[in-house]
Amino acid sequence: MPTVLTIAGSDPSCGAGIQADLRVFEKLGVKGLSAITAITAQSSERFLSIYPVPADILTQQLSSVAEDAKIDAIKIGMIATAANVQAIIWFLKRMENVPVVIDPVFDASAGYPLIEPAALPVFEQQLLPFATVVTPNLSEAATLAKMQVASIETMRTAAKIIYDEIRHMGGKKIKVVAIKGGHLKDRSTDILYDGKKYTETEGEMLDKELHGTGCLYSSALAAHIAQGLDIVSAARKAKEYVTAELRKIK
Ligand code: PXL
Repeated sequence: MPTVLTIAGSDPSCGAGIQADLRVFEKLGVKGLSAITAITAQSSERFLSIYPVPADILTQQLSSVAEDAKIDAIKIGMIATAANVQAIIWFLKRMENVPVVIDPVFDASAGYPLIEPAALPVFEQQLLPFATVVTPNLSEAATLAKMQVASIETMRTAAKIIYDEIRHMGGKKIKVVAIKGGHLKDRSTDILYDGKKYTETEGEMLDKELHGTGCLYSSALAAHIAQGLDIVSAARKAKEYVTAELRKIK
């Protein structure tokens, strides 16, 4: 059975974060491993607080999971601090041949910031070059590409800017930038850019906000990559998975 590691925050409501990621791994038939970057306190409705895990404790979690199993894919979600971004970079340098899905997690759906301001440049300039796939939503894409992103056209432009920027910063692994269009006004289309061409993955418009959909998507994507699917097929299946989960709670 392929093994997928999630490096993310803990969500006691289990809608997002480590808890959601492990549930996805179980459902999709991959073995899950986890390293916790921060403990959050939140309900499905409101966000209370974040307690970041000290960097040496994160480092020890990462060292220990690597002892136990061969890791076939890594998913990275909420990180919270610059020190923890550095701890993850240290680890990824040892994981050169493992595909890495980075889900930029900047704010909770409830509007609460999930990364300290000092960590953002470290995340962008030092961590993103280790990504195989990056999966921002519209507002995270806007932050990364430094432009407004609210339409298919601007998603395309931003995906190329982010891709080129990662290459420019020395990123060797980057294969796809996938901008999630779940918050578009009139459709739910994701834009994938692989350095040459664009692929659109079409979803169903569902008028339902579920906190943690980004976590479900990036985890499903990492699971399908670990199972050997190419990235575009894995992204299609991940979108189908999230849509099916959203439909269940409608
Ligand atoms: O959905 C973003 C997210 C990711 N990770 C953790 C979270 C949240 C949102 O609340 O709590 C741990």
